[in-house]
Amino acid sequence: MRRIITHNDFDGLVSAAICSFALKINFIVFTGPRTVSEARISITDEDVVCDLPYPLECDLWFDHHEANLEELGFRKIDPASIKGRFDMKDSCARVVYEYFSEKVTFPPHFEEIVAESDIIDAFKYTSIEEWRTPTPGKIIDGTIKYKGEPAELKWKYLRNLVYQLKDFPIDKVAQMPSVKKRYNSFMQEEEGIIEQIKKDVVFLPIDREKKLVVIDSTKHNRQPYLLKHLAYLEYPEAQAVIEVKNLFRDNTKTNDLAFSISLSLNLANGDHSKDVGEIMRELNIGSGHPGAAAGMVTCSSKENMLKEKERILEQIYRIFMEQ
Ligand SMILES: [Mn+2]
Repeated sequence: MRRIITHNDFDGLVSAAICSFALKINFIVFTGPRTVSEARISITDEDVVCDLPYPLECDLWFDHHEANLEELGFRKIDPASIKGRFDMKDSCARVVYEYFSEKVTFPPHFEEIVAESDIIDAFKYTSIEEWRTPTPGKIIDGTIKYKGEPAELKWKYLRNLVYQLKDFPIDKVAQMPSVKKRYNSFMQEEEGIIEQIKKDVVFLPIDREKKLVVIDSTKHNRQPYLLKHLAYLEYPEAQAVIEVKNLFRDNTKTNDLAFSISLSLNLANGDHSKDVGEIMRELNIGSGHPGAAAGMVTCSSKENMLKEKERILEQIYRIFMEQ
């Protein structure tokens, strides 16, 4: 049985809807990138894989993540030998749509969901207001992010959503009662996250103007679920937000630290010289783009971890202010 294996996010669902239409496949499986890269899911040479790392084998592979292309290099796999398409577009949906547009004629409503996927997946908003304004795509995206239900129900919802996105324009899907109800539940869930962020936010003592929001999740013993951009609702004048948390392995907290930093949407017009990717490279702890970057520091003990956390945060702040 031929299947579509896709990422369990908005871009993955739109990619699946396009593939489902073009290839007439209705068997859809949702998963995350780590499950594929750790080969914890079986994928066969008949399967179509979207918006995920290249598995051990598959029939068609579609993706747009630069890191997944690099990974092929490490594995000595020639991208040209893989059926499907890799292209560094804003969304995988765009890659899939362009690939199949050469072969099939799509109903006009597909153009719209692909455009939304470009914006949502690449976080292409020019202001906090624009990001917070609900569009049909963002409403559907919220219902996909919703966590408050057992996995089976979630898979069922996602599967139905793919069929609806295939058959109906996105604004019709966003108005469906099941979608609206779920979006309201997500909004409540998001309130909880905002409250949690408020409790976890700290500012460095040297940061008197509160330019750099630090979300310190290191006190939590369970893996926190965070959408760090939500910090801007509370601190709209901040220039960047950093999240620092412990790494978890097999659901167990380790002493190792993960940092992720992104620039405020207020700086989205590009009229500045900030480059957070450069900070990670300068500290030699990670990599990234000017607008978003991540890094990791291994620590030998809890005391060492607490010391490293202060030290790295302070260095990040100093470099950031010098940029
Ligand atoms: Mn994507």
